[in-house]
Amino acid sequence: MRTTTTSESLFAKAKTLIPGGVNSPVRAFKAVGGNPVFMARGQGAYLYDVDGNAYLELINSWGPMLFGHAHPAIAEAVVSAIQDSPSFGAPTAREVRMAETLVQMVPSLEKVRMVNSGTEATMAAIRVARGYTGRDKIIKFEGCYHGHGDSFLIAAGSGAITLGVPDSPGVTKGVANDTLTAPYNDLEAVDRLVDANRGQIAALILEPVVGNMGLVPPAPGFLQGLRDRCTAEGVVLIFDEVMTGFRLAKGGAQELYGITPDMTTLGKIIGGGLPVGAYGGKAEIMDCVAPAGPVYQAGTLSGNPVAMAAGLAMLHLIKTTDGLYEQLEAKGAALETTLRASLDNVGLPMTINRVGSMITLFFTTNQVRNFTDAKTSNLTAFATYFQQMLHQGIYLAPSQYEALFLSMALGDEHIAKIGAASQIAMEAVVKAHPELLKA
Ligand code: KE4
Repeated sequence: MRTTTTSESLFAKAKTLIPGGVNSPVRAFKAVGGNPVFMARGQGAYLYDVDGNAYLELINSWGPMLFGHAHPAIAEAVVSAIQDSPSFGAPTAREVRMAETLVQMVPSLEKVRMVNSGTEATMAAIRVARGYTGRDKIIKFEGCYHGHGDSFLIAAGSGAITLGVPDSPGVTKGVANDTLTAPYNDLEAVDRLVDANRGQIAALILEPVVGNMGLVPPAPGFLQGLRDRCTAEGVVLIFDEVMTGFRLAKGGAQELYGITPDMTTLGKIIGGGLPVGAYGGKAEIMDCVAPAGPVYQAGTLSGNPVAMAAGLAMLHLIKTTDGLYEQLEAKGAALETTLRASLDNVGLPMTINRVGSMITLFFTTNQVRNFTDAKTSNLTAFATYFQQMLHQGIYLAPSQYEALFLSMALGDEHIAKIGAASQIAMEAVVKAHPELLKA
């Protein structure tokens, strides 16, 4: 019998000290009910909670743990670097190596600046785009999440839609007025925004493959259509690859789909699990950034030597693992097949979207091509499924509006275990929600 008494007492204490008891909202299990489990350690494909329960996991820290938990090469790099003091606040050789590696791997990068999170990267990228173009407005897509910067908390995805506050209080009307939104995969809506705001749009930012409304791939021609429009209008095209960078290909989604943006934002995998973000792009644009140019951006721990060591170790693993993306694709396909089988066996025609090692099972029979489609999902059915899987030791993202992330530590035997658990969970879903069978 799985006990969670230590997690429960920790959560009770945490709520007296930390808003909602967590340091990031989606972790609080608000959308799925019950209390979050507090994790003590990870190893390979497993997490272990403070009560000693083991979980086969498909979050992988929301993407970073591409090779699973506690990979020795990353641990060794961190232990070695920290012996020389964790931080100097001065330039180091590792930052140059990191920049050189990123420019070599990511097609759009001619110059790059290190920061400490994906949020910092996206906030800086749109400031630079505004400084470079002299324009104020940006276009984003409903359901895309680009971190918690004010300009992005308009029709935001991820934790914002999980909690039902896609437009956050605290974001001023002035800021909101400069953020234009369109449905994902809708080029005509983009044309209408461009026509109505000609010469005022600094940047268009998107997740080239969306993870933050659940997994939504770009429709054929969508990315090329955005590339053509941005080129024609002098709008800076920003691919937010915080999730997709190094996960979908060595060069991210821009390599996978063959579309080169003007700027790219990165995070997650780039830090090997430590706090790292980056933004970069054309040298002409990046040379606007202080101290080379007038657009200010700074950070005490940017390019931190220990974080750089972890990130460089991760990127080395990526560069030296033969057939990495073919293996991730095979794992993703195998997981999709077993999840599909668990749906078919109980007669639930739900939708599964997947690109490579990112996947979402939506509790809707509709195709999911944008935020409106994603919101047709049955959230109570999802919550039932989530809890059933958790009870069987399978740790999924605690929200319908998130992608799952596979790691290289996930083997065939693990995928079979997930499939068997999913079968039992689906039977419980059908029992609790028989109306789904008529859907
Ligand atoms: P961070 O500031 O959380 O490092 O990155 C923000 C961000 C930017 N862009 C994209 C495409 C992202 O997915 C994210 C963060 N992703 C969420 C997961 N949906 C982080 C999890 C959380 O908020 O706790």
